[in-house]
Amino acid sequence: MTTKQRIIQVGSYAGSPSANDRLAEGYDVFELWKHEDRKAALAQHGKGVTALVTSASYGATAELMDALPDLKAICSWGVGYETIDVAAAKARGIQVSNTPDVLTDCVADLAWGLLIAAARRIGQGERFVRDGKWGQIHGSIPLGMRVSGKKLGIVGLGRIGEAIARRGLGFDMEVRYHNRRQRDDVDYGYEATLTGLAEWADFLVVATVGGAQTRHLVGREALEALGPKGIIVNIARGPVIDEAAMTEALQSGKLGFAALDVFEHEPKVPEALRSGDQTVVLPHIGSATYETRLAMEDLMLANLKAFFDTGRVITPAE
Ligand code: 8YV
Repeated sequence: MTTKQRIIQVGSYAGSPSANDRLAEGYDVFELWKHEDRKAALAQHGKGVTALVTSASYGATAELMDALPDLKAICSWGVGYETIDVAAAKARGIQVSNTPDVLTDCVADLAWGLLIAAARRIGQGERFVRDGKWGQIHGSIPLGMRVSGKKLGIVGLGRIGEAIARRGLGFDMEVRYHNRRQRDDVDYGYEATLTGLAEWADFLVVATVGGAQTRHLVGREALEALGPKGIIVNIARGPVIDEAAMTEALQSGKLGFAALDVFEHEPKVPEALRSGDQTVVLPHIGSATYETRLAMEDLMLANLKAFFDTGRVITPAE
């Protein structure tokens, strides 16, 4: 009988079909989230543990790494890892892996769902029917906005941004993007400034990475440049948009609509964004399909296995 490798699991993978079970089957899992006194639990059980699994929700701080003197690998479930201190990991010789690519299509699909829902007032129309108002009162909901043929601006043309852009071509849209640097491997138009992109675009989709370097990247100026008819979509990370500035712009009519899967302090969603018909709000479900969540756990487990078998993870972060 081979003994199972000991790993630490920071939080429960409630949103994944079988990650918790598969981890428990293959490994001797120390479930950190079940311990109120994390510090004491780590001091007692952390020694000798070389691998840890986490996600963007649970993260991994330098302090956590310090409590695990033998840690060599952090395998995260999900593509974003802004809550994992990668610099601290590097400095300690700890590898970090994430799960890129497998969720690209589903997140891009959801961005389009949000965009169409906002432009065509799908949520508002649904509420109208569900509330029994159709036929009860004169008229219907206000007219929506045509989607096909419009100008699509992408903030952050990475893997997910590109998948969103590609779908835009199917809607006969002109696509431009803003990145820190222009890419020489794509034909989409480049806007050197975010405000320039927002001024040009009818619809602005935020698809950039999260973390300190993009916090409040989209602020009042860009939102007002997008304008009273503009729609902003965010499937990236809440803090990329200055939420207070966005709320103000919506309330003052300087911004048309916001369609959001992520929020600055999720799961807290400000009342101003939850009410009214200028927003579409979802509970961070970009990757939340059965197929994609299974693929994410497959890749996280593959990284973990590769680390134990070969000493190297397969998809290192950065
Ligand atoms: C997850 C995500 O739901 O992959 C990501 O970065 O945002 C989502 O797929 C999230 O990581 C949960 O923590």
